[in-house]
Amino acid sequence: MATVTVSLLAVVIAPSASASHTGLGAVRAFDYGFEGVPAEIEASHRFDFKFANVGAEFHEFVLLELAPEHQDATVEEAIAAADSNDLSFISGFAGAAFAAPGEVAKAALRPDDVGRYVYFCFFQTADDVPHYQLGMVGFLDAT
Ligand SMILES: [Cu+2]
Repeated sequence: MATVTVSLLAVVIAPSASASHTGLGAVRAFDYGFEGVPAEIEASHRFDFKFANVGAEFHEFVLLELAPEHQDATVEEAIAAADSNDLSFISGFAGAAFAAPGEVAKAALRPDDVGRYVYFCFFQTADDVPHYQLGMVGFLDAT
């Protein structure tokens, strides 16, 4: 929890820091996972962050609100919902980030509601395997 506090603080202190500097407050995407994703962000507030792609493939971070009946979903259920394009799994879009390999992008999230959100990278490998199946999926709470 201390790490999350430091990361959020860094974003608040240096919202306009150079995009070429990753530093604290950055979410990092690699082949295949995310680092630095806060466990909680504030609902109804804009969360600005830098999205650093340190991998060799394109990556994105797409944040979606879980539908009320799926608030307790597991990673396996999230993957299954994405695989089957089950839109009933989600109830809203809360922002996205994208970066090419080696790039750092500025991005923002804005969860409108208190609750649990799921994030995915939907890019695919050269063998057509979605990155979310390889570890680029997770949850965060808007409080
Ligand atoms: Cu990816």
